[in-house]
Amino acid sequence: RYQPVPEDKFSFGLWTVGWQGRDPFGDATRRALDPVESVHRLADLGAYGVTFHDDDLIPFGSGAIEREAAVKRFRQALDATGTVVPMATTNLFTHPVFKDGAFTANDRDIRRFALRKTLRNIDLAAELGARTYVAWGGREGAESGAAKDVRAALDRMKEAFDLLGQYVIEQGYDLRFAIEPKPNEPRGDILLPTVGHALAFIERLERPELYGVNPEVGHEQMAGLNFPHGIAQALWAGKLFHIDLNGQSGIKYDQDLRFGAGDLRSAFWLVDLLETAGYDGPRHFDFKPPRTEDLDGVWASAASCMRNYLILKERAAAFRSDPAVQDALHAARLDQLARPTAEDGLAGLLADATAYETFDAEAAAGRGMAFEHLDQLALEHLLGTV
Ligand code: GLT
Ligand code: MN
Ligand code: MN
Ligand code: MN
Repeated sequence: RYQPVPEDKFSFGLWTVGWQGRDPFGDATRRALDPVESVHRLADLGAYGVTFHDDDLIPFGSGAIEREAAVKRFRQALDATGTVVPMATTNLFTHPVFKDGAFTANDRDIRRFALRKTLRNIDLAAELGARTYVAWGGREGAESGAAKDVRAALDRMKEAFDLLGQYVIEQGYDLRFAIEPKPNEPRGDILLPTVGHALAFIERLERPELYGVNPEVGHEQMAGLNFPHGIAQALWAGKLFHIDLNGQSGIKYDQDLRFGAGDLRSAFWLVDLLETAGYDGPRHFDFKPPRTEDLDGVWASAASCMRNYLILKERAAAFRSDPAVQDALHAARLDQLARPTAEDGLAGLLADATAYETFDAEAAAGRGMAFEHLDQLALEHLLGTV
């Protein structure tokens, strides 16, 4: 029960289980993990995919021979375990050269280097069969007002994404981009801070169809936003290309807790949404096993991400199929929301006296919405009392 299988499409970043526990106040608490070891351990736990930054696999500054050897070993581990690489991304934040950003660094030579670094890893992503290329611009931002001309920086951001899109088209790669928003950390304020900002930005690009979003649970919650609502809008726009699942408790630093920790009710509604909306992409975990844990704790934490997803999936399905819930949804008039407001058209609306002239606003205002009963049923399903 709750045993993950490849069909669940669970994936993990090499940098998640591989996080050594370095934080702004303390050194690493765990040894480095060999990517090959991570692939084997994750496959044993039931994951179907692993994802990586260029530098997770090939240390920054490696020569061609080192690079080839690292890729070869990695590929052998993938083949041996049947693990896929659904997504890859670029590290444009660790090296000090990116301290003022990558695609939007004030220094032009750094922007050109960032683009070349990304293009190089896009080749590897395509070679390994990835269909999604994530772009998290953690260093694109500022700590002070005059340091960044935000409109110029957005011009440079657009320029970068348009060039990357052109490259993918010219190479004939079957690869789409997923922009990952975050409001702050490591920069004081990051550009494209929320799902909404990213969705609006995408529409300004040369080939909008090539770009979607990769929202992360904790990042939207750091901004005080409702994550399932953001995901629903991304789905509505056809832009949920990928998702980073983890846990966060309220508006504070990026906690990257395992999925299910933090705001459990939000996680319940998220799984309910993904499963009922027919999202068929990877369920990708981007978490950091707390630095208190040894490697046993790391693997326990990774396994729990998947287990919690499966438990929530079961609870959400039970909620949806409960006849009492269906009655409660009807009582709360969800079926009415699904109906167009004026299928009779503007003329019909204008001619309908019941819509205005004889409409009884007082009586309509007096109707209870019955949402509390509905929400209590959800809570009881989540708690396992029904
Ligand atoms: C980094 C960041 C994550 C991003 C990753 C992709 S790396 O750990 O905190 O949210 O998804 O670059
Ligand atoms: Mn992430
Ligand atoms: Mn995060
Ligand atoms: Mn992170």
